[in-house]
Amino acid sequence: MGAGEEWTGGVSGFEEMWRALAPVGRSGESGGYFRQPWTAAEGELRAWFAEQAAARGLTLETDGLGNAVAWWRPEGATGRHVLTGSHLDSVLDGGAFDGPLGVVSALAAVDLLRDRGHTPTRPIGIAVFVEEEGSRFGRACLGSRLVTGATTWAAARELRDRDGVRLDDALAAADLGPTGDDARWPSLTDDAHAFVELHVEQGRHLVDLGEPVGVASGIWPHGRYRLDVVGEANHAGTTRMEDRHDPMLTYAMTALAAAKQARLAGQRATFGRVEVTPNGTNAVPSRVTAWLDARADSEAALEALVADIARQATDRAGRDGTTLTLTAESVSAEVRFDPDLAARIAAGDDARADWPLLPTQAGHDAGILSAAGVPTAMLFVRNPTGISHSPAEHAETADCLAGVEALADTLARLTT
Ligand code: HGY
Ligand code: MN
Ligand code: MN
Repeated sequence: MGAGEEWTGGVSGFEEMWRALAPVGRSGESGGYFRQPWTAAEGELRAWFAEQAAARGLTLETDGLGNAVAWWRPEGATGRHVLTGSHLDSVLDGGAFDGPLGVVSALAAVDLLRDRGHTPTRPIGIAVFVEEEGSRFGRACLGSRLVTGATTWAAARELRDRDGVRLDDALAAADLGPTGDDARWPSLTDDAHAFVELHVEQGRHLVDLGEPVGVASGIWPHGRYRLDVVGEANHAGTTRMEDRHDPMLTYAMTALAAAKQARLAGQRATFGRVEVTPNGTNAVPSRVTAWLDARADSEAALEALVADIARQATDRAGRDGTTLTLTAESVSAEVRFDPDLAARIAAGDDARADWPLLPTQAGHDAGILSAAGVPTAMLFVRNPTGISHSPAEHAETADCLAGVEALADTLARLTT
């Protein structure tokens, strides 16, 4: 197929894959997805990916965490590989597109390249990284962090999910688990020529620009911080208001202060998860644990934002007679994607390619591979409402197919 010709062959392939994934891990109530790692739903997704690889004659390589790469290595494809792909896990009650769009598009892009008669000069690997969202064990991009050595297995194996299940045990229950003391996969990054991740846009830049596809320039630094506030359990009726040490008040004021601080500074602060002990209606709680997700346009701004929130929380704890600790659980440094690669994709040698460059506030495995020294780029596909991490997340099929073409063009350029 030459430039300008209509691609129709891949439409049914893309839609068929999309239809196959649609019911997996879907909630009957909200229509959203619960695809937490090492659960039955995620196991089904991993099996689906293995079937897709086999159907295409791709060689599947997996590790003890459930990370997987399906390799297209035709004769003559030698040297450093080009990786694409994304993740299949979701946030709690998430959308269909965040993650799976990158995996399905990568498979469809390989189909399209084959239809075009392209024979890559380098191996192309379609990667699926586990626990990208950190929805179960709290660490963002846990799979890609472990394979690149950004996090150690010794530290990770101590993690527990919200039911107290250790990572080790969750892996064993899924018939997985690294052999030995290491979860690294060195060849994945050491032998990489480039990584290109396609993702649904989690914002409205492309809607405002009237473009179906964009290219990422970088990722804001961001982090997850656990706020533990300890007070004194007491009776909701008989304890005078002035006699209380109520951790809920310290938390509530901190949430308000964080939102205000972030708004004033043009940054982001979110409390999306709270646990109250003992969580009874007629008792002042003894403890509130809440998780702050903070993001800013520079590392200095992120540090300043978190320090400001911590200062205001500590002041309030002093007034409430509670004690407070703030612990960083998962911090991701600023990422600037390879500018040459981004420029080549955005203004490629193909008439179709003229994609805008966009920054993003969302984290991705691409950021982890970039930090590990792999020349990395991301393609974004327009999301009509910009909503993400929600059942309402959406992308039109025509835009998804434009994304597949952009990814295929990019992979072709990198393997010619
Ligand atoms: O939380 C994030 O930024 C991402 O969507 N994993
Ligand atoms: Mn996400
Ligand atoms: Mn994602």
